[in-house]
Amino acid sequence: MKFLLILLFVVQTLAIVSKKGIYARNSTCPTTPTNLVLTNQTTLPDPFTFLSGSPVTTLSDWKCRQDEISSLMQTYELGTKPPKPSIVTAAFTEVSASTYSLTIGCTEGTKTVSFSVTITYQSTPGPSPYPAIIAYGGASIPVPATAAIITFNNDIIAAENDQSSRGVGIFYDLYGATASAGATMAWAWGVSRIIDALEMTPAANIDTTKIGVTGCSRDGKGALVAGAFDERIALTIPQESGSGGSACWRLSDAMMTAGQDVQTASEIVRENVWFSPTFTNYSNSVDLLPFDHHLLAALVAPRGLLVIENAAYLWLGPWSCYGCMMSAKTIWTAMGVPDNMGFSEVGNHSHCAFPAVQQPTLLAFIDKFLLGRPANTSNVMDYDFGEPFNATQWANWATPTLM
Ligand SMILES: *[C@@H]1O[C@H](CO)[C@@H](O)[C@H](O)[C@H]1NC(C)=O
Ligand SMILES: *[C@@H]1O[C@H](CO)[C@@H](O)[C@H](O)[C@H]1NC(C)=O
Ligand SMILES: *[C@@H]1O[C@H](CO)[C@@H](O)[C@H](O)[C@H]1NC(C)=O
Ligand SMILES: *[C@@H]1O[C@H](CO)[C@@H](O)[C@H](O)[C@H]1NC(C)=O
Ligand SMILES: *[C@@H]1O[C@H](CO)[C@@H](O)[C@H](O)[C@H]1NC(C)=O
Ligand SMILES: CC(=O)N[C@H]1CO[C@H](CO)[C@@H](O)[C@@H]1O
Repeated sequence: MKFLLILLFVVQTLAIVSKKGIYARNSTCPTTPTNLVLTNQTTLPDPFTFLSGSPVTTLSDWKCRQDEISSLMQTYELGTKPPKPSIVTAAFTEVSASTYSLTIGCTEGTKTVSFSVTITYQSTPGPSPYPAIIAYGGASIPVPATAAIITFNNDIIAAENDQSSRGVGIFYDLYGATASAGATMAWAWGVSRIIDALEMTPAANIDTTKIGVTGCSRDGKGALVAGAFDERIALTIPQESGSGGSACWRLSDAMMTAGQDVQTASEIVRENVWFSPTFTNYSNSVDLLPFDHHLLAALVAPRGLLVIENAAYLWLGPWSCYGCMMSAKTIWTAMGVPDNMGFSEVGNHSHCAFPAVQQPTLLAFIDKFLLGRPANTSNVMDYDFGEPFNATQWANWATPTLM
């Protein structure tokens, strides 16, 4: 009897330990604490430690940690990305010899909305089905002729003129004007629906395992969020996304404290509606956020990410972007695929004018992730801004080898 009681005790203890995720992490993720008390953390949060304090040591732990990060970012910054609507429809029609229109209908309950994107098949067709790049507002990077370009007018999904744009756009017609998603998350939902529609439309002849997404400036912020929240995107290319994109809130605040005229969270929430209304509450206290944008990038791993930045504009936070993405790179390194992530920040060109010097890097990433050709994407870390980033000070974690 005594023996049985002891055995029961041991079994119970094991069950409790297992619930905490110390054992059996493979099957269940550690529970994210509820009623989270946010603590002041002035440095970038450690990617490899769960909120519960337990370490990320395996690839399946990392998958759990990505779920945790995704949930935190939706709660505190971006708002909720709704799942695929109950009904999605797709209509594919010819506009001219090389241009087609794809009209996507989404129904949830009694409401139906629709929007259209333009698919341009370029002059030199490669093997079909074709890879494609979804370009917010049209591509401002050169796209090889063998890939199709899908032009996405994201403002139809969620408007972004100023504060009066809150809740305006077909996303909010479907989910309600008080839906928590800010514009970047609403657009990401739109990108996912484009991919749903492509999957349903064999006539479009697009290889949905070879989809890239890009956009510049505010649309670059959007492209990064889209890549982070849809695993079907093979290559994410945010261009000059700056603060709210590849920059980290904490690092941009540090630049401002140092007297540099950089966009910060406290400015961005007054300028536009790119983020959830909840984020406004943290815009003057970004140290309370249990994440920063290195962890937004982390949601893209191990898929392809090429971050294109411009050192010529202080407003974009060139040092912040570099430090943030250097810190994010540790995640691809931990997963054993460091070459899948690159950062290229050069100066001497206008905002969103893609310079020739970045072209070989861009083409290498497109070759590798969209065209399925061998390409060298290793050691892409170009930095023209000069100001060094002290990882010991800002990103003081050890990078594990996740297997
Ligand atoms: C652990 O996860 C991996 C990857 O998902 C899977 O292949 C493996 O079968 C899992 N093992 C157990 C014991 O669940
Ligand atoms: C902002 O914080 C206040 C005080 O905690 C809370 O009442 C309010 O709901 C928050 N606003 C949003 C949009 O989350
Ligand atoms: C966090 O701590 C730092 C350093 O002590 C302080 O300057 C900052 O105001 C604190 N932030 C918050 C949100 O409490
Ligand atoms: C790949 O590119 C990197 C960076 O430009 C260079 O250091 C490396 O030698 C190249 N590797 C090969 C195999 O060409
Ligand atoms: C980097 O930061 C660490 C920790 O704050 C500090 O000890 C070290 O001196 C810094 N290194 C440089 C080169 O400033
Ligand atoms: C030739 C030239 O204009 N070089 C500049 C390029 O941009 C970097 C960073 O923005 C400057 O430091 C160089 O002087």
